[in-house]
Amino acid sequence: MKGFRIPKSHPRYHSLIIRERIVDGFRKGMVVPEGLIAHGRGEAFDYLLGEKTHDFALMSIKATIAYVLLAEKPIISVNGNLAALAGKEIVMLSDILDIPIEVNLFYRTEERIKIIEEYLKNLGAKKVFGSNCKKTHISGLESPRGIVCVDGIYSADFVLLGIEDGDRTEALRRVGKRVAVIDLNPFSRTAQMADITIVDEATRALKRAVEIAMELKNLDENKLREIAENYDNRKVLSGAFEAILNRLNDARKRGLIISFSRELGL
Ligand code: PTJ
Repeated sequence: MKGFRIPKSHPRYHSLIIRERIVDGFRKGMVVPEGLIAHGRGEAFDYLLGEKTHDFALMSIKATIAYVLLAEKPIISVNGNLAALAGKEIVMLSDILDIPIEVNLFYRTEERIKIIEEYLKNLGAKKVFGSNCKKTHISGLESPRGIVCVDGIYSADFVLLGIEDGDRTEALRRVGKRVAVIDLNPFSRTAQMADITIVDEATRALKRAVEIAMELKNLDENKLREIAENYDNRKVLSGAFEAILNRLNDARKRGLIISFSRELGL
């Protein structure tokens, strides 16, 4: 809420600060109302995952950076939520890895594309594909959300995206691109369809991505290939499910789960 200060002592201070960021993005016209709902879903999964970056997420962030450095034409695809939450980190990542950004929206309007493009440019982004590019369509994605820039996502071989619905990942993979996604929900179609799934909160994940990009940037190609080839997305997704199960088992140990299953018809 405008004018309200979240006390630093609040046990969930960081989560509330991130929530304010998405609301601020909504006020600026970057985030759609549906994006606020999507954020709530993310928060619920983050709570279940313990609101921290797990080792399995670090593995996928590392693999993502290795793949970006090995790719011929990598790109970061940004929507309203991602721009509002982690615009600064995205611009830093784009700068360190020397890769472009494309604004690609599910609820596409030219006005929002321009607002987000300007926002990223004001943060220092050097190459943003947005309103003024030559456009085409990704086949299998209904208009207008399949609209992409010819020299951007359309011709990219590797796409990093986040906080998305499943269709786009599926369609991008169908046209032969490798796709890395940031998604807190390991059940989602996006998470299941991606080549690399970063199961972590986007703001935290992209902060770590910036650090890891600085570390891996000067690594030789063989080392990068080793990281990429040893990566196993099924293991990562399994790790995410296990982390949720562990939280539930912990609740059982603390006596929070009592066996009423028969009474409840379970
Ligand atoms: O800006 P637009 O027009 O492109 O619209 C963007 C939204 C987010 C509205 C659109 O892509 C959408 O409806 O997404 P979904 O289908 O709700 O999927 C969002 C996924 O991201 C869900 O699986 C959430 O759990 C997850 N998620 C939400 N917030 C975060 C997140 N994952 C990581 N970090 C978050 N902060």
